Parts: sequence; structure tokens; C-alpha cells
Amino acid sequence: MNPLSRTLFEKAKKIIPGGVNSPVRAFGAVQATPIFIREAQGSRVIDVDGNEYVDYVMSWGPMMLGHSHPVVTEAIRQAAGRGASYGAPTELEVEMAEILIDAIPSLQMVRMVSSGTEAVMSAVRLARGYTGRNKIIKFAGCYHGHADSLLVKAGSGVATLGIPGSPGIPAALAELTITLPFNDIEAVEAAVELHRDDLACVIIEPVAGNMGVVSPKPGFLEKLRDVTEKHGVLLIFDEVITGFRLTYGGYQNLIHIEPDLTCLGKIIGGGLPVGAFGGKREIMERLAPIGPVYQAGTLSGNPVAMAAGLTTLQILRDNRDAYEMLDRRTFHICDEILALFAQKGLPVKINRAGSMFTIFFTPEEVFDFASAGRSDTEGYARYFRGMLANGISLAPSQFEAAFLSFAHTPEDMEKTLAACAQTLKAL
Ligand code: KE4
Repeated sequence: MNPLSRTLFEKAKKIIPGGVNSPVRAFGAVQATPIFIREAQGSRVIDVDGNEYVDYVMSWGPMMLGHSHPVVTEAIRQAAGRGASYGAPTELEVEMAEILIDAIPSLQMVRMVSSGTEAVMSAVRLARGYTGRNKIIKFAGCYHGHADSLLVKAGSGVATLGIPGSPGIPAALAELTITLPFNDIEAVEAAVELHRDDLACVIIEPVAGNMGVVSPKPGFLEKLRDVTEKHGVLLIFDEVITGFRLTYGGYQNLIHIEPDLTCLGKIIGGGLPVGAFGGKREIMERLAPIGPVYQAGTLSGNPVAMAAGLTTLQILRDNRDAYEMLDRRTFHICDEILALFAQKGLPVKINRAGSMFTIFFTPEEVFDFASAGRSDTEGYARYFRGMLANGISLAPSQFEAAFLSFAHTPEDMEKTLAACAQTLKAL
């Protein structure tokens, strides 16, 4: 089935920790050998053994237009022909800042970086520098990249690998991060009251993707905005996943909440390394070189990455009405999958937000990390392996999201449902 992937994985494990450059790719949580990808087109990935899969990983979210979109690929090709990197400002960066600010009303200024981790790390430092306070509040199961202060009861790979926090983070630093249950506004109110004299910010994935998909309960984010506003605590929306996923703009556009700072990544890079953070002018102007809070990056605003991201955003902007179709298509496939599981008598819950969803192997509602954590991860692993064998590539962890793209077709949906039915027979 995957002889060359196996050979490459054995070779990789000797020279790359775990054989991968990001832990979740190692398929550890699903007890399988990772497939090594040769190429990807549209909704499909093809592994080094020539097997083709309908892809729902989509590079963990970025490939909103599908893989190898011809216009994006051509923009990358042309930009690369003008030089890979200059270390100097370019017009593309101005256009990128303009399109982001135009799409997300809470952004008055924005700075480009090269990953979501960098965006969040920089936004948290800026929040601390702007407020002069040290503590931050995050939510259990939310993952904000691997910067030290944020790797505390995180989601994604940390949850998947059961890493309690992570060695290497000084206790003195970890103590400044307070972790609360997602959707628990009483806990937030109590913690803000208790720590407000030294509390810089609250950071949240407004719709969580890293404990699996978990949406905010009605009113939760509105109250979060109120309580942070009341105490002069900055509110940071980490929209690295949700940015341009749920609508053209941030999830904040849909709920009409303006955070003080927003972190972006994934889709805004069109598959190349791009992150961004932005927000209120008075806060952003504290950043070097005009302000005292230092932040920098050799490849920040890289011209090839900007070309990929800007072209992606322009296509999404000019086709923003298509989001509704994609949401309907996602709703439909989730409904059909749920029916197949019900026929099998297997209790699952599917949480969906726009074109991202998670099948939780549990009979109970999943509304926070504790309830997500009661899922049958072994059951998910068996399902994952069965779907992979039937030509469907899902996230190799119960605590991640499946992503549709504008390249996913009705035929892909049919293939997915047939694979699901086939897989459930063997479960
Ligand atoms: P990166 O540094 O991986 O570009 O972004 C970190 C990040 C920040 N915020 C959110 C909400 C995120 O989801 C992420 C990264 N997401 C994970 C998977 N859910 C990336 C996959 C990986 O770690 O390999």
C-alpha cells in the first residue's frame, strides 16, 4: 500500500526528530505510518506510492482554494522570478496590509510575520508592552503555536501527544499564563477580577479548531469582550484558523465583535509561510521602529509569500459569495456522515463551523476541552486508518479539524461518503 512512504519514514526518523518537521504529522495518535506526499492538485493529494486521496487536512487549513490553484501558482512563479527575498520593503506588503485592513474592520494597522506562532508570540509581547502587565489568560484546548507562554494546556499537537505543557518552559514564565475552561464566562470573570492588576490580555480562538472544532456558546464572546473592556485588559482573537475560513474576513466580522488585536496565518499565505498580527493603531504604534516593543523577521513580508497570500485573498474577495455554498456543502456531508454512524449504532457528535468540522467519538456534547477529552481517541484512530485505506485523508488526531475547500466537488463528497460507509462496516 505505502512501501515508499514506509522507507522514507524509516530514513527520516534517523535524521529528523520523529521523522517529521511538525509532531502531528507523525501519525502517532492514530498508530499509522505517515504518508509522504508527492504532489497535490485541487482537493486531492497523491502520495509517493502514487495513491490518491481526497484531502481534508488541506495543509491544516491554508488551502482554502484547493491545492495548486493555477492563478496562485502562476503568481508564485512570477514573484520567484523577480527574486526570492530582498530584506527591503515592497509594494506587495502594502497591498497585503491594505487587503487585510479592508477585510477586517478591527484592523487599523497590521504587521506581517512568517507563521501563526510568530504572530501570536508578537501580539502577546505587544499586549504586555502596551499594558505594562505580565499575565495572560488562555483557554484549555486552544492552541496558539509553540511560543513558551502559550504552550500551557494547549490543544493540537500538545493535546494529541498528551504533553501536559512542555519541558523547557521556565516555571516563572508558565505561572504568568492562566488557563481557563473554554465557554466558562464565570471562570473568566473571576480570573479577571483576581488578576486584573497584572493582566495584559486574554487570547482565544473565537471558534476553537485545536481541541477539535468547538464553537463559543451564545453570548460567551460578547461577555468576554465586555469584561476585558471593563478592566482595560486587551482581547486578542487568534484567527489563524478562522481568518478567511468562515467568511471573507474574520469570525469577528460575523459576530460584530472588535478585539484589540487579531492574529492571522494559514489561508492568508495561500500555502506559503505567512502570519500577521494587527489591531488598534494606538497599540500597533508601540512596535519598533516607532515604538519600544521590539519585533522583527528576516523573511517577514517575503515577496513570494506575499504574492501567494495576496492572490489567494483577491480570489476569495472577488468570490466571497461562494462561502455560503461551501458551508452548505459542509453541512450536507456532516449530515450524511452522522446518518451513516447512526445506522452503525456508533455514537458520535459532529461539531461544524463553516467549512471546518470534527467528528468526536463521544455520545456527549463537546463544548470545551474536558468534554472533547472524553472522546474515544482509539475509535477515532480506527476510523482514520479505515478512511485512509479507502482513499480519504483526514487529520491524524481527534483534536483537529477537517477542512473543505472551494476545490472539493460533489464527486469528492460521494467518494467520502462511500469510504465512510465502507470503513464503518469494518469498525
Ligand atoms: P503555525 O506556527 O503552526 O503557523 O501557527 C500556530 C497556530 C496558531 N494559532 C492557531 C489557532 C493554530 O491552529 C496554529 C497552528 N495550527 C496547527 C494545527 N491545528 C498547525 C499544524 C502543526 O502544528 O503542524
